[in-house]
Amino acid sequence: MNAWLARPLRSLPRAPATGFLADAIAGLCHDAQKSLPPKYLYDELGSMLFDAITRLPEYGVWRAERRLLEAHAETIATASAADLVVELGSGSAEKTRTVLEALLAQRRVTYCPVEISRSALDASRHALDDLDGLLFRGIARDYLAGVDEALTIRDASQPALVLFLGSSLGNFDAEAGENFLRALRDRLKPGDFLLLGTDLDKPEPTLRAAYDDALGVTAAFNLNLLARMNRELGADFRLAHFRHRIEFDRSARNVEMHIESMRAQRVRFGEGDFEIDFAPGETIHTETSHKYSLDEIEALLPDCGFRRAEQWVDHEWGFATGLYIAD
Ligand code: AVJ
Repeated sequence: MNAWLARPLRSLPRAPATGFLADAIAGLCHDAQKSLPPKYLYDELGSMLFDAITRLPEYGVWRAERRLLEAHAETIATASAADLVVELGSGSAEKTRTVLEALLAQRRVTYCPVEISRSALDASRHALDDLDGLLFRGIARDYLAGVDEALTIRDASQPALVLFLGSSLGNFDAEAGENFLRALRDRLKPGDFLLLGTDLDKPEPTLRAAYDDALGVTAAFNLNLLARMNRELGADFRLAHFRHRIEFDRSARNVEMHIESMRAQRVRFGEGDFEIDFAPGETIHTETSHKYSLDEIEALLPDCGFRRAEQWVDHEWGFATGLYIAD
């Protein structure tokens, strides 16, 4: 059914919506479970709040991956011998620097960060400015469109190395994650490399704290999505009437981030272009963060056409980084 005809609609908008507005309408006009795509968490402020999350004592994900990359950058560089690095969701690219430096010790490198946030792209460009021999080509697009664009410039003599760090793969549900890895593999050549970071399953209190920190930074990161709809889509969410909520699905090993409506309320977009009703306790699902088991990773990657070259596990937090070769 056309989203415009969904029940919460009061009157037709003036022009067909595209992008953020269309996705917001499609996601919020749901009677079952309202949801929004996680990529909209990352506007300029959202990207900065995510950077703050990486500094939180409760969020061990980021530091665990940094430990692994620092310890194994050299091996990654030697094994891949890549001259093109494509990074999906590069953010500040702070951890990537280690890998780039190790590669640059061998040859010139073209670095194509694919990042939805232009402000994060600009910041990473400046942060990597001092690396000699690095050609920076930022791509502000969705993942696969970005990969397509990045690979058009490849010089086929050396392999490409795709970085998918931070356990961002876990934002997909199981089926979508598999489809995504297959679609990525289809775009690569045999002998290209994938460096994949995956956060491992751990006890519920640790996971809850990581996604609901004492300072409230993750809450701000989540609620910024409402503020962003107010800023960009002319919505009138009253942030004080919503709260950050974490759901944990033990059997699926998913941490879910939600925004909960604390009362019955109606939110308007534009000049009443459309309206959304919330029941007390009703939530918007904003992100899933899947937590992996090593067995699961071991089965998933070969299924999608990637053979394991190396795998390292950080036991202090529980994080795995694998280097894979496209078969
Ligand atoms: C950037 C998607 C890997 O899922 O852990 C952090 C985002 N959300 N805290 C994650 C996030 C809330 C993060 N990823």
